[in-house]
Amino acid sequence: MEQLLQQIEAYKQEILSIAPDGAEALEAYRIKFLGTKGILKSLFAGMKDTPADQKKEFGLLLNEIKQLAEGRYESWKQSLEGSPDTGEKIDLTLPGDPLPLGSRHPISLTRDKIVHIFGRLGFSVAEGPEIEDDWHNFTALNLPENHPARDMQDTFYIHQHPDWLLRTHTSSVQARVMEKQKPPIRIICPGRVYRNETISARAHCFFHQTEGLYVDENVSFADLKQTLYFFVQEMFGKDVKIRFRPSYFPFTEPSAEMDITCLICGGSGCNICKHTGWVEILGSGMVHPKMLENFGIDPNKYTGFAFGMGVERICQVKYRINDLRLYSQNDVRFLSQFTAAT
Ligand code: 2NL
Repeated sequence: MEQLLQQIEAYKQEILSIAPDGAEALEAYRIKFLGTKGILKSLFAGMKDTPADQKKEFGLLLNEIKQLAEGRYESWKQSLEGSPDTGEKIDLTLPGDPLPLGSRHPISLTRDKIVHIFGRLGFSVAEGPEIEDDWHNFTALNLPENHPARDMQDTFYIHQHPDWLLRTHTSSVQARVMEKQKPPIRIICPGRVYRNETISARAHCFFHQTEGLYVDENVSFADLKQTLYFFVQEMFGKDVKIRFRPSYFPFTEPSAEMDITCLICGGSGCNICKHTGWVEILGSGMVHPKMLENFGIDPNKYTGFAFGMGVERICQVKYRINDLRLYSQNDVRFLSQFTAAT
């Protein structure tokens, strides 16, 4: 009996020390210990020869080694075969779950498209500060001390500094460029501007402009017209017509506002164009000679044209957005509709 117990202990150690490294070794292990002619079977067969008073102890010992041998077998089998087969087949050709990507803001898309179109005509981007001084935002641009645009009602002033304000247009950037650079100047200035307006569907306290400036010898109104005509055709399509209406801006003379044929009704009249067939998209003009003088540019030698447009307005006409507040509410249902400014 003592010998038998030693034998069982030796099998136990053997089971614990074996680590089958493949299906064949595992099968050999199974046959040796668990098979119909295996070690466990013969040990259990020996039960009948065991004296009655030792049967219980012997039986417990055999069950212990049986559980050990079977447990080891199952876990080796699983680690060799991978996870247990649930009957579910994995289709490795299925595409993966798409990563949810954000979309670009319609104002950014529209601004980039405007900048790109003028870029192709040789305009380079100029940027400047959103907190400006009075000189660059007003005085240099021919807006006199008593001009209504300077009113506290319209402009955000910085309390801590009597000379500082939030720029009301991006013309201040052009002023900064003309201060430093002499002609030829050909720049496009995109940026955020601020006005003290009550927020509604048609007005907001901040919005975006893109202004352009071209100063060189022999720049004419015909150049202005052709440049803006090219822009409109690239932005809105080849069928769009343009129309100029005389207007007034303190920094240009003569000045003109430009309309395009209404894209919604094609010019026949609808409520978007107030039944005129035309929608206004920008203001423009020949740079006022006094402005050139302000920056030490000789108006007898150089002329220039300039224009300014609201990015929200261009975006509105292109995508038919009827409420300015949508641009700053960050509603994903609105924002996710814009993929490319085509
Ligand atoms: C509009 C009209 C305009 C300009 C902006 C400009 C700037 C300089 C010199 C001359 Cl430094 N002009 N800018 C000229 C005409 C019109 O903007 O409706 N903007 C939204």
